[in-house]
Amino acid sequence: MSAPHHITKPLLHFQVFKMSSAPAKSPFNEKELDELKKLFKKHDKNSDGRVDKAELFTLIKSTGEDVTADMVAKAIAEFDTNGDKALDFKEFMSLMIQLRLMDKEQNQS
Ligand SMILES: [Ca+2]
Ligand SMILES: [Ca+2]
Repeated sequence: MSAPHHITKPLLHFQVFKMSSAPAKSPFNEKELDELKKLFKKHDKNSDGRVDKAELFTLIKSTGEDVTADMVAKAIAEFDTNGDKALDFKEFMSLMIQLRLMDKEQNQS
C-alpha cells in the first residue's frame, strides 16, 4: 500500500486552451457530451447559442454544484474567449472540462 499515487501535472490545464482549435481531448464520453448539449440548450433561455451570467448560474446550480454569482462571473471572464460576456458551447465545454479536472483532483486527495 506504499505505491505513490499518480499526480496530475498542473500543465494539463493549460493544454485545454492551447488545443482549443483542435478537437480537445475531452474527459467526457459521448453520452455525457450529449447531456451537456441538452443542458446547454435547456438553459439558453433566449436561444441565442450562448449562456450569459444568469443562464450559466442556473445551469451550474442544476448540476448540483454549489456556486455563487461571483464564481460564475469569474468563470465567464476566464472562459469567454471572444469577449461577448457569455459562453458559447465551445467556451462552455472548456469550462466543463476544467470543472471535471478540478473535481477529479479533489476526489483523489
Ligand atoms: Ca442565451
Ligand atoms: Ca463568448
